Amino acid sequence: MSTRDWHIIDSTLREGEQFALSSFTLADKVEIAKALDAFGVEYLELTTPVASPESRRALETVAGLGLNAKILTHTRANLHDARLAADCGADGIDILFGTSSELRTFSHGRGVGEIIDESLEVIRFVKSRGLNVRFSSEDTFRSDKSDLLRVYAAADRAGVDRVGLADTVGVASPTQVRELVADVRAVVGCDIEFHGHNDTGCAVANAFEAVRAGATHVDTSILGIGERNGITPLGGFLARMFTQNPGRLQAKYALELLPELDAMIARMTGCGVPFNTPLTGAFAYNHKAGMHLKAIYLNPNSYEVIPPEVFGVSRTMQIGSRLTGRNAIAARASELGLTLPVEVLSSITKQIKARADGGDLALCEIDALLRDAAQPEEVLA
Ligand code: HCA
Ligand code: CU
Repeated sequence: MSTRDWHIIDSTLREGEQFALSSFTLADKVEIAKALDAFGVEYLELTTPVASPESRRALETVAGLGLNAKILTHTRANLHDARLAADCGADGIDILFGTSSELRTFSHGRGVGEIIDESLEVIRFVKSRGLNVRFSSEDTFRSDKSDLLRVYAAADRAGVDRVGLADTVGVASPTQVRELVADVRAVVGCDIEFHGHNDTGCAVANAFEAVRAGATHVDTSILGIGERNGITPLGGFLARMFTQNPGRLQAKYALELLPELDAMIARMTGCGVPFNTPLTGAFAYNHKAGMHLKAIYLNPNSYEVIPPEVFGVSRTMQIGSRLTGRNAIAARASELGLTLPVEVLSSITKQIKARADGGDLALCEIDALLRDAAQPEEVLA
């Protein structure tokens, strides 16, 4: 693991705006920015002010909120865009240039020498304004490695704060990310940012490997929203990192606010929190099979890698299914203050399993079975 510390650049307000169902109002953007700041992310990345009048107002407004998070905006590598971004009050500017042959041929048509010349002019301008500057190569993982290293080394010599590797089409594997970040680490002294799309489901794993190989900044968005099926989700990435160093995460971020962040974006986009979202998905802490239920009652650590309360969520015990077990039913009886002999608990469990073949039993149905079986004096007590 790299000894350098890592930071989050949350791009809900830039990459996240590119999600199919996003159309944030100015008020939404202010709410998102404040919520992410309260959570403790170090940087917020906003859409370029060139995109639309509202985008410009949003950048000026968010930059004027006086948040702890540094406000970055994303622009093409040209002086006009960079000047406008600086005038809007951003703390830093993230510029990007496509370096893959696909993008060089079909997007901007420049050669590597021209990419370097144009980028360096913008980097120097941003630095002359005293702002933070990042150079990223779009579609990094389909770019020729020697071209890439040449461009990154030139940006580093020009004094860029960070170079960025962008897995624009989500094609990179964790191993490729680890190797390329290490190669870039060998030619630059500046910080390294990783931006990964999730087209092949590797966005969290790739971000994790990037950090292990020496990346210092990871792009995330709330719920992972972004172009197509999005990028590294904030929650999923933090879940991954928590398993490495819980203390560091708890010291740095208000982790218990994650459910509010996810719910906020679920509401604003109307897409809900997907059921399989790490930590905050509706069933992320639901336990169902009898063996799991039994072990969880004894020690939650047996089937939970992260304590739910750390991230402000709670567990549910689904004890009314055909997969339930006697220990779960016994635990419910003691929650109700009932003491039942093992044979009775076994027989009630059997009944529940048989009835649950026709669909799960509700808790009140299980409770009724347990109460009926209890001694009359216990029921009265
Ligand atoms: C895009 C570009 C980008 C940029 C990433 C970065 C990508 O959506 O057009 O600035 O590092 O995925 O390449 O999001
Ligand atoms: Cu992207």
